[in-house]
Amino acid sequence: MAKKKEVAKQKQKKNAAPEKPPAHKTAVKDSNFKKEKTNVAEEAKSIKTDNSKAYNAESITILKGLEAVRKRPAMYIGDVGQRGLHHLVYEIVDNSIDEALAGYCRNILVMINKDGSITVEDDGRGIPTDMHPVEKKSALEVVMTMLHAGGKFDKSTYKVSGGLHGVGAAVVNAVSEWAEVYVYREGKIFYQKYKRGEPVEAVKVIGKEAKKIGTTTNFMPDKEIFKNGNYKFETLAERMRELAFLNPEITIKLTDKRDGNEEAFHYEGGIVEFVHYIDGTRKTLAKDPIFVTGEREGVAVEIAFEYCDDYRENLFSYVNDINTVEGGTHVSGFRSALTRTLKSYADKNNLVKSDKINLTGDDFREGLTVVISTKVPEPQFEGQTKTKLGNSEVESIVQTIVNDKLGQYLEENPGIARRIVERAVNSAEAREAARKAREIVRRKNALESSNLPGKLADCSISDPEHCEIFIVEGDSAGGSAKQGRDRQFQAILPLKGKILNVEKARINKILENDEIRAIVQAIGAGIGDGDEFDASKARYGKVILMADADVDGSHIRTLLLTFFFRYMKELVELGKVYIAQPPLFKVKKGKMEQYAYSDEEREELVKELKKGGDSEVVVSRFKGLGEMNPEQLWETTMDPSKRTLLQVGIESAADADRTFSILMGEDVDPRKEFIEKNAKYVRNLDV
Ligand code: 0RA
Repeated sequence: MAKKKEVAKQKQKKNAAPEKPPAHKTAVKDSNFKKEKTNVAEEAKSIKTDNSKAYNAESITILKGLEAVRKRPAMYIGDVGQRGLHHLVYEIVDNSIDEALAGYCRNILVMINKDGSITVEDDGRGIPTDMHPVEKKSALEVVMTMLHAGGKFDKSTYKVSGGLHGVGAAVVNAVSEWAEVYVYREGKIFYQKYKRGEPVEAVKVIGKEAKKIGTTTNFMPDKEIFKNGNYKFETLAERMRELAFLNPEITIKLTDKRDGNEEAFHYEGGIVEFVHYIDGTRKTLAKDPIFVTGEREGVAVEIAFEYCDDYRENLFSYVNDINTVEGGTHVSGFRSALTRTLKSYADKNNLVKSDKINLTGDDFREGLTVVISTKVPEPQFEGQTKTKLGNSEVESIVQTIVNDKLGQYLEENPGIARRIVERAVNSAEAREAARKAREIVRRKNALESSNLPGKLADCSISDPEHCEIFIVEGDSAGGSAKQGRDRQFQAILPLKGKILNVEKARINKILENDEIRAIVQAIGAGIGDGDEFDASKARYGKVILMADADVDGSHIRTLLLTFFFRYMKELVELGKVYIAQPPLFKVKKGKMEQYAYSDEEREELVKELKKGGDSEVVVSRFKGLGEMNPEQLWETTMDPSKRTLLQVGIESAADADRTFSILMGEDVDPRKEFIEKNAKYVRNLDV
């Protein structure tokens, strides 16, 4: 769920840009969103006027197609930012995956080359190169240059590319400065090269390779379309890992020629291993996930799930390897079958002792981690982002398979079955306690003269769009912030020390925590997942976390981010949560004072001032927010015309979820490992 707008950061001084933020944060200069523009109209013209070739009717159709793609690339690949750029690789890899689903391909190699181009190599049958009976040219050329071509060659039942954008190689080709394809078939090497989607010459045989078979595609994203053509290893790795979990028969190797980084993905255990991976360090109720599989009416269903010592549901669903973020009939089929089967098992075996307890679907979903992978021959995708499965028949197919197989599993594993039901009973009791806790919060609010927490210094205007709240670590920094702010639109909420780790607590405990209650009351939009939180009620358009640039501050930030991610997720998804960036150093020369936000910036400033001749340069380090007086805090960190904020975003649900459980969980080792691995993104680790 990468919801990120990549935005150029402009700073008032000609200081260096900040270091690269962590994956889930992107530097933003508020209200200064740089729109990505492409010069495609120009490009389309040059295609049209290139009359070096005689056009027949078909080539004109093809050019029209290419022109359409280059004119509105976003329509075909989603966007022309980082997301669309990486999507190009997925489109090409999806074709190889289709070949794997058909049973002919086992190894896929993805390479980020030194020049920034991408190579995708597979050991499938090779794209057919013989004459296309209708188009009267090599099938390879048809696949690479015609939109929606390829269907008639396709012999696999399920197609990955039938899903999201489903545009395939021709679109990637159209938005590439150049591309080339090598096909290894029948002991020969076939080759064709393209420029902006147009073949440079006909398909030709360039050599012999007696043993090798497969397809190799090499393409260079067009810089006229993708302003930032820089591939991220980790982004590609996430999707390759996911594909490898979903297709245990294949091995995907990802290589980055720019720095030698390399990772191979192959998981014999498929989605069972995927569930293990997602749960990472969480403690689980049984050793292995429950695995349910079956096929009916051509629909293949695989589900792996387990319960862990967590309080939320973590569900990831796929149709033909496409992540159905919005769910759909496969998900609802699973949920209803899970509740029905477990409830009837509990009833039959008399496992619920008190008649005050009524188990609901929610109780069986608490602490559940599940991966649902279905293969559907003709999927119908619906919803805002076309990631919701609509096929109604799939609901009852999944239901039947889960009812059957899970029922059988429970009979064969009575110990685990009993523990699952006990866990659900526990959840039902907690649900009742939470209801009471909410009631108390509500009643307390009603009794207080104002619904706002006592220590909140609110702003005077009330239009949320123009208001912001700073959540500030510590009373002394809170005091400076209150004096330094613009009280018209900036509210300050100081927090005492660390808030509760919500990763390890149920909702009723969370609601009892004073600091969290203050945040909830100040924001005024409720708390929880689903209907209990309503972002449209938020009293502020920006929620800005302001903590020290040291280890403690970073811990407090993580605790707060975890809270927002788990209980006010919509705010994060809407891009309303920010992290303030206080400076690290003050550089002083005579009467002049400037601030530096990183080591590099400091060095640059010092160098510049030295150039002025005077050798007396004074650098002081800010240890904490409390060291700055109100004016300094305003000038460096709070003034919208000068400050820099990091906007918090979410790259991928599965990954964010895993990251938070690693960061906030009980195990120390994985946390250490994570911090070491990501240390280069951590700006001011003051240890
Ligand atoms: C259709 C038919 C055949 C191969 C492919 C598609 C194919 C396409 C791609 C795209 C990337 N890698 C691929 N590998 C295979 C084979 C037809 C035949 O040999 O009978």
